[in-house]
Amino acid sequence: MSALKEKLRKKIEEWRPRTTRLIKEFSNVKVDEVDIGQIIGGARDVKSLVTDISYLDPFEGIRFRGFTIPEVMEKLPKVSDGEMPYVEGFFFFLLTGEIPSDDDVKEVAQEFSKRHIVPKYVIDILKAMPVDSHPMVMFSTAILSMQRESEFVKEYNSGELKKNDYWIPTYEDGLNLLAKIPGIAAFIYRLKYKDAKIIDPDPKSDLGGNFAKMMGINKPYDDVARLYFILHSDHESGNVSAHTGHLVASALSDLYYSISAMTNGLAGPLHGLANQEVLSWLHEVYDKLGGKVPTEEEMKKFVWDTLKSGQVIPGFGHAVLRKTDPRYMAQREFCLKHLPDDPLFKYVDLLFKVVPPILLEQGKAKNPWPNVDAQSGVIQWYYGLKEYDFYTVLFAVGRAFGVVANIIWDRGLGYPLERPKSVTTAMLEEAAGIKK
Ligand code: HAX
Repeated sequence: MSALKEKLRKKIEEWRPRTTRLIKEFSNVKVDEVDIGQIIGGARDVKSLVTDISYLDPFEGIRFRGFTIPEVMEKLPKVSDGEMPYVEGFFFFLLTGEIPSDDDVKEVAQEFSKRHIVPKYVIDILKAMPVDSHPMVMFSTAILSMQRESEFVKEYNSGELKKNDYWIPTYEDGLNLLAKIPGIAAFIYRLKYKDAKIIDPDPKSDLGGNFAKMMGINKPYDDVARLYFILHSDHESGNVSAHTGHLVASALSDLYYSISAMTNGLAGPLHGLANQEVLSWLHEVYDKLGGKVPTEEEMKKFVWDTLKSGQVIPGFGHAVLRKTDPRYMAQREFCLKHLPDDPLFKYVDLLFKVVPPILLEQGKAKNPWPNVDAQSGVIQWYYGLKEYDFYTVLFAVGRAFGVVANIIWDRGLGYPLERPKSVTTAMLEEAAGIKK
């Protein structure tokens, strides 16, 4: 057993009695109440999920295993010739809650390297897909097609797998899948946009470095990849992608089904696709103004025109956050350091100034501040990744690290099938005292 797996086994076994005790002795303790607004309004803020991997405070933003983004960036081991932590070390940290040593990072890197080869049938499937397939469809299909590799399914079907050990083959599926998805993403990119000129992986490189190489983008894109995958990994478990992954896994569907489903949830414009929407929206102004940086007045007019046409301002607002997303700020810092004079970054920065007061004036959005998606596309664009319908695939690679870590723990703690209860409109009317 690898050191990480052994550590995880110990942690899960130590943690399990806490969950068991809560269920056995305190099941009836009330944690929340639900009102009609929440029932019709997408279960917003209803406390009904549990995860110990990240927590999203509305005013502070995300904490991964108790640490803010700047703390994570400071504490985790970094690549010697870069500024960002290893994704491998970050995954170790998400799984265990411990800051990894250099040896821990090395071990995860070796595990990924051992498992990185993408089956040929996945390549054939991707090549056979229509040329206008969205990259998210290709990514999700590639993941789903590998379901036949699932160790969980093999062991479950053997009839000998005990419930407390479900996490073990899930862990194997998780590592097998995470090791392959950067290569699958890069393959889709090169196939679709670079005349199918595929670049071989460099298994000796770390995950971020290898990804940059396979994409064919020079330094510091390796650091951009590390930053991007870390920032997008987890945002507690109620967001559409994380929740979908958890929900599908709760039926004991394996990780291939769950992560493919997670990807499909991320592909909506109100969720991960917003980063693509931000860029296409910004390019409308860019093209209209011939690349000139707009004045504040011109930008305000563009924002109001978008709102008046009934559309949302992509990259702004959030279902939980009530302040500027710290993932936005981490990327903004990166931009201020590496691309302060980029015209598109200037657009994004101008939006940071003009959009919140407009959304406040409009009076609908509960959170007028920018979210992660407002800032991420501009970095990709700057480093030459101009095909913005690919951006959500990058988000999905990152998100998979968080959701896999969560599902391994779901299995370790034996979380059951998810099954909230529905009511009818008539029942709600009755609860509201509406007389017919
Ligand atoms: N522009 C215009 N209107 C907005 C808005 C925005 N950016 N954000 C919210 N609103 C509107 C909503 O559409 C809603 O209007 P209606 O009452 O007419 O339906 C109203 O304000 C109240 O919405 P809310 O309670 O503030 O927000 P929700 O929790 O319902 O939705 C969203 C949160 C993120 C979906 C929303 O803010 C939005 O559509 N933002 C733009 C799309 C976006 O950036 N999505 C990415 C979010 C981060 C993420 O998940 N990344 O993956």
